[in-house]
Amino acid sequence: MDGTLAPAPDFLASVLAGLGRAQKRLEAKWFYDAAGSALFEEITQLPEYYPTRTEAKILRESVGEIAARVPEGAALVELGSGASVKTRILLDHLTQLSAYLPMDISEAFLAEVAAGLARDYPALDIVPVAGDFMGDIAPPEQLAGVPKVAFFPGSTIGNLSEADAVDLLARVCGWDGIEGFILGMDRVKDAATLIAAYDDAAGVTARFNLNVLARINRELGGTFDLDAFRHEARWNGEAERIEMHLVAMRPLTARVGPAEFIFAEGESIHTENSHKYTRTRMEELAARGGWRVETVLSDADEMFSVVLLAP
Ligand code: AVJ
Repeated sequence: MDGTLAPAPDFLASVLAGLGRAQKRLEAKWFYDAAGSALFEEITQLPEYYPTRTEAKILRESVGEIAARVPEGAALVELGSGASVKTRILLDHLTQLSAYLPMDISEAFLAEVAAGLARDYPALDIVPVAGDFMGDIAPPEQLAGVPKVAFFPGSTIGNLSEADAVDLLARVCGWDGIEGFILGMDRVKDAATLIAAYDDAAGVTARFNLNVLARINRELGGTFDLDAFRHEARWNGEAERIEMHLVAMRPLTARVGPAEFIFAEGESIHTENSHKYTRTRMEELAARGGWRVETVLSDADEMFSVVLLAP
């Protein structure tokens, strides 16, 4: 581990625990180092990857309906990396907002976002909140009494297990002043469309998936041979989710820090779940998290939905 950047604090522990399981696992959040974030940006532009552009279109076309549900003087609280095109659609049209709170793990990213937004939206109070939205993150005390609307786009909620998704929804529902939740959710659809979205012809998603092994090599002194693994996207119909795996193409051994991991030919590391939702499942999940589905905004083909929740 010489000459490398200091790894994210929990990275090593998480990798060792995940690779030690019978079905080897890596948490999806480790995809997003600088290289992985750039690759994800590239994914959002791919012809096969419909979620980003479909969600942006829904937001653009329904922004009036969304605005009607946001109270005067409200703060918009975005979970995960903000200041994307989608954020700006809301900030441009929800003229009643008093504040925007981007929440993100990366303080450097937040500082950059906050500076850009302060320039472009001088009337808005920009309040960055650093932390993991899966942890105990909440809007700061200084905004006590201010009505709040949460925004969690991209169907990122689909990365979470059902228990974690319910936990997140319940925690947000418990925030001071919370009056609504604008939640992006990807829809169940035919397997071919879903698999193409996660296994694109240009191979960008494959590079995104393999990058997590490159990151382990770089930050944790791992010895993964990247050429020995191939990307695979599977539709798990029973669990209604896309799974991404990295499949060993030959028997091999990889070392990470103190541990050695043995792979049989064809054995995989499960690197991501991306849950897709039917209307019924959306309502069940919302209810379990303490919310009521007020409106489901969708594109004509029901590829994707922006769900408006009320506490
Ligand atoms: C950022 C979690 C919404 O699940 O579609 C894209 C990540 N993975 N292609 C998704 C992802 C592979 C993406 N989310």
